[in-house]
Amino acid sequence: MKKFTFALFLSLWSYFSYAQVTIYSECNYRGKYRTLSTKTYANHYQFGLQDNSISSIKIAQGYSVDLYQNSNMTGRKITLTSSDNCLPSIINNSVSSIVVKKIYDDNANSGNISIYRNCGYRGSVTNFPTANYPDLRAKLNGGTPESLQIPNGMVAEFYSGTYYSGRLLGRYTSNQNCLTSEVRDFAKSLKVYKNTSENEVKPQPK
Ligand SMILES: [Ca+2]
Repeated sequence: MKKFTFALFLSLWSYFSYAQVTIYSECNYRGKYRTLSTKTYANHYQFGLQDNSISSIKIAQGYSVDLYQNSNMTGRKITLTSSDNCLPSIINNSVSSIVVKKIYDDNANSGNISIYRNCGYRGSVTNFPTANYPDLRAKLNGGTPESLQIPNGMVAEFYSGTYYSGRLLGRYTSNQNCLTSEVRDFAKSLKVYKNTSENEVKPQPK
């Protein structure tokens, strides 16, 4: 009983806190399992399940997982970015090494937009809560904004001058894997706000 309670606690804990990626020895998220973090597992000793035994995998939003047939990231490879309740036969029961990567931050509930220094949600990241940022380059430590993650209902506006002067280079309400070269090269200030009905651009009545 104690063991069961502890196991339940552990699985809830891992589900709510650390459930980035979980591998299972059986389809439908059953059997033996291990929770993985963002790193390279070059052989089955490192990921902690029997070799050639993985059959299903849970992947949290924002993570990418490379599964390899052989150890040291060799042999057949598949890349997954969402959960799979029974791996395809080309890789099922044959995984021997794994690479877990974070592809973007899941900020859907945090109220922040995230700006990355490189396209593809890579490079260092800075989070921007709802506010005006008169000197974007200073906030990025001199770096340039290259990709952008925006939770639902938020807006990001980039201007060519500091203090929202110059031109509006772009207004975004969804993720941008690679911002336009104009934004990347010239954005100097930023407004981040909630997309309330007052902010919506309404067509002029005739
Ligand atoms: Ca193998």
